[in-house]
Amino acid sequence: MVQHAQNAKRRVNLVNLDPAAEAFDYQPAIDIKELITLEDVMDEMDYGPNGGLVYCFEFLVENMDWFEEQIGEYEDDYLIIDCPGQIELYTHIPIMREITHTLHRIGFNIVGVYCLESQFVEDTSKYFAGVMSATSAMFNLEIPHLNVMTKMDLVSSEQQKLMDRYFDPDPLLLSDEASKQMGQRYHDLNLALARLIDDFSMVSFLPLNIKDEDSIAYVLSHADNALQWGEDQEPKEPEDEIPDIAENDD
Ligand SMILES: Nc1nc2c(ncn2[C@@H]2O[C@H](COP(=O)(O)OP(=O)(O)OP(=O)(O)O)[C@@H](O)[C@H]2O)c(=O)[nH]1
Ligand SMILES: [Mg+2]
Repeated sequence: MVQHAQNAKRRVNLVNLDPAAEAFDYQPAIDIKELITLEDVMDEMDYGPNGGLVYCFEFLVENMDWFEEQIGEYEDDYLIIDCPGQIELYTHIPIMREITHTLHRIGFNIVGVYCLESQFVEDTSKYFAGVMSATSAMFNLEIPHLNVMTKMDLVSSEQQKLMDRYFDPDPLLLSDEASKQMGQRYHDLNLALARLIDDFSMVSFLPLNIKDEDSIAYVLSHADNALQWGEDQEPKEPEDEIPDIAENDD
């Protein structure tokens, strides 16, 4: 995304909010690890990884002035804030809400981008599980929200054809499929879920293949639209058509 922005003569800055992140392909402009690291917390407090992560974020919230000071330097910029993958941070505790409220207060527009790995979606029941966790994060955060199916470069052209049904889902087809996998007694629940997905396009997924520039542009255009971001700051429409990323197997 950073590379793509550079190619398009746009500036995008990275913010790392993952206190366990080890290596970066692009150096973040702001890094939570300068404030606290998961490794130190686990060593010093004798916590496991999950408790340690929650501790790191409680510490961040207590030191919000550090974050505000750092992020204040980028108030006119486009920031990608990489957050840890543990779902508890978005669903069980109000920490991410505090962070998004702070960003709003300072004047940032925000879009939450929920990344679900294509490799996780082996079948329709896993896809439903992904939809439900994405939805629970969306309800909890109450900010504009996008779902992205990542790592599509690892999906073969054949699998890609099968996955297309998750990008423009047909509720009846999906619920029938899920019921075949899960047993008939889940049919009504599956149908209700499939209708939810159909009724609210916000719970559908945008495919992202990082090896395909059109695919990156497609996802970025949806984020721009949710943020109402543009060179001229005029409202823009996102790109409608999902790019054909299956042909790009190189
Ligand atoms: N092929 C491919 N590999 C990727 C992509 N994104 C990340 N990876 C690799 O997948 C592995 C795991 O990275 P991520 O999925 O970013 O996960 P993480 O940041 O380690 O973990 P969490 O943030 O805690 O979820 C690393 O080896 C990455 O290099 C992608 O789009 N395509
Ligand atoms: Mg990560």
